[in-house]
Amino acid sequence: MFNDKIIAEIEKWKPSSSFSYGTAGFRARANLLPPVVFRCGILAAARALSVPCVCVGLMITASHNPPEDNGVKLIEPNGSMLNENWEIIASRLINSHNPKEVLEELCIQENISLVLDNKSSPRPAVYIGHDTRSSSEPLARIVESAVELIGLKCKCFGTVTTPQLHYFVKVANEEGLQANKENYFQRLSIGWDTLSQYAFGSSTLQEDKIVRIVDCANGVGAEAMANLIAYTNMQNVYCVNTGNGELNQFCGADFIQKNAVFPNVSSDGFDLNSISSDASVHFCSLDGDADRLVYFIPVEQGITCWKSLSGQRVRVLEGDRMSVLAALVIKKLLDVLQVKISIGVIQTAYANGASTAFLKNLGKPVQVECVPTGVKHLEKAAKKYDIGIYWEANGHGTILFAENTVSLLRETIEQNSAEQTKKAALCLLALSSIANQATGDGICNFILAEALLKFMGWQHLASWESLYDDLPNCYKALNVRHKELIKTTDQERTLLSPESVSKVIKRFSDSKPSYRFLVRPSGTEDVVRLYGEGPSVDELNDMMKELEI
Ligand code: 16G
Ligand code: ZN
Repeated sequence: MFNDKIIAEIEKWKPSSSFSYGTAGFRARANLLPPVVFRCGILAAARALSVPCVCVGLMITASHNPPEDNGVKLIEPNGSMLNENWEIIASRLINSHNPKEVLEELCIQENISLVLDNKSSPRPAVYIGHDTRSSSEPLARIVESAVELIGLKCKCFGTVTTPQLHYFVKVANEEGLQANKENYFQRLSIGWDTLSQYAFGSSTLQEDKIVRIVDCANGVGAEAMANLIAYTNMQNVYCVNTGNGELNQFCGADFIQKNAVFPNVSSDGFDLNSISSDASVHFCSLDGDADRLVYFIPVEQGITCWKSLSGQRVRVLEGDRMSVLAALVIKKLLDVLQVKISIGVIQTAYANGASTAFLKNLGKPVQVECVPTGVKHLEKAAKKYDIGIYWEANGHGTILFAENTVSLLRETIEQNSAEQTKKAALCLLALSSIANQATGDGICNFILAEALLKFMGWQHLASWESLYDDLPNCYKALNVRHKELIKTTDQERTLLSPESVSKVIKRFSDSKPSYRFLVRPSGTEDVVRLYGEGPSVDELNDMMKELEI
C-alpha cells in the first residue's frame, strides 16, 4: 500500500521512549519530540484522507508547561479534539517498531488509500500552527515534511493560539470560509459591538473607569491580544507579560489558579501608577497557548507597583464563575425570548461546590452535570443541550450553541418580533459568535467575560465574586511511583483504590459532611492530583498531609 521509500522514512523516525496520547496529546521535553511529531504528521494526513473534508489540524504546544517542554495534538475536521479511536491509533503508531503494519491495518479499517490519486481534488490538507517556544517552529517543519511525504498539502499558520487553529479548521470545513486571523477577530469585534449596544445593564456602567489588564504568560496570547485590541473598540485594555519574560514562569492562568498569588510582571508591562485611584481594575491571566483564562482580585487593596504586588495573595475567579455568569445572563435573555431552550452547565469534580449549588438553584431550564476531567468529556456533554455551557475550574471552557438554536435566534430577529425580543435574540446570537464554537478560547473568553459583566451592569469584579462564597478548598500534586494504581468512579468523585487512601478519605468525610475529595492521576504529568473541600483550609491541609505519607 505504501512505497518502500515512505515506509523506510517513517521507520527512521522512532521515538526513544514510549508515549501515550493523553488529554493534551503527546507532551515531553522538546528534544524527545521530533520522531513523535513526524509520525503525528503521517497520522494527520491519514485522518484527513479518512473522511471527506477540507482539512484537519495539528498544533505544536505544551500549553502551560515549562518552556523546555513541547507537545503535539491533532484537531478533527469539525474543530474538536481528536476522536478517541484515533487517539489509540496515535499511541500505537508513535511507539511501533513496525509502523508499516499499523498503517496498513489503519488503511483497511478506515478505508483509506495513502497512495494518492493525483486527480483527486480538492486534496485534503493539514493545517499546522504552533506556539512561541523556540522548539516549536522546527517541530512544525518536521510535521510539514511528513505530510508532504504522503503527498498532501499543508497550510502553516505560524504562531497562533491553540483555539485559533481549532477555529480555522472548523470554519474551513463547515462554513467554507477562508480561515484566517482576520475573520476570527472580525467576528469577535462584531459580537462585542452588538453586546455593548444592547447590554441591558450597561447604562449604569462607567466604561471609561474600567481598566483591563491581561497577563499574557509571555506566550502566544500576547500577539492575539494585540490584534484583538486593534480590531475591537474595547477601551482601556493593557497587556503585560507579552514576551520579555519566560513563558509560564510565575505567571499565566495555570500558575495563578494553582497558587492564588499575583503574577510576576516583566518590565514590558505598563505602569500601574498611571491608573487613577477610582478605576475598577479587571485583572486576568491567559495560559501559554491562550486556551485558558482566569480572573483574579488582589487581596490587599491599593495598587502601587508590579514589584510590590508580585507574589501577593489573590482571590481567583475560577472557570466555575464563568459558567455561573454565562448561565445567569443566558437565563435572563431566554426569559425575554419566551422560548423553550435547554441549557446544560457542565462541570468537573474540581468545580467548587458553592458554584454547583448556585447553578442548581437557578432552576429550569438550567441543568447541571459533572463529567471526568478533560475538555473532550465536557464538550461531549455540552453538545446534548440547545445551549451547552462548559468550564473547567482551570479556566478552560466555552458556550456551545446548537445549530437549531442559532436558526431559531435568526428567525426571531428576521420576524417582526417586539423590540425587546429582538434585542434579546441579537444578544444571544452575539454570544454565539464571541464564544469559540470549536473549543474553549482565552481570547474569546476575555471579550465574553467583559461583555457579560457589562450586561449585568457590574463595574467591579467584586460584584461577580459576591454571587456566592467559594467553599474552602485546597489543591496538591503528589509525586508517586505508580499513579496508574489510582482508580476512581462516579466522574472521578469516588476513589476506589488504593484502599489505604480511600480509608483516610472516608474517615474525614464521615467526620464532617462538608468534606469532599478528589484524587486522580494526572493525564499530563507524572503526579497524582488532590483536590479537597472542607470546613477550613487549615483542616484540609492537615488531611492532605496524612495522604502524603
Ligand atoms: C489538559 C486538558 C484539560 C485538563 C488538564 C488536566 C484539554 C484541551 N486540556 O490540559 O482539559 O483539565 O489536561 O491536566 O483537554 P491533568 O490531567 O494534568 O490534571
Ligand atoms: Zn493551554
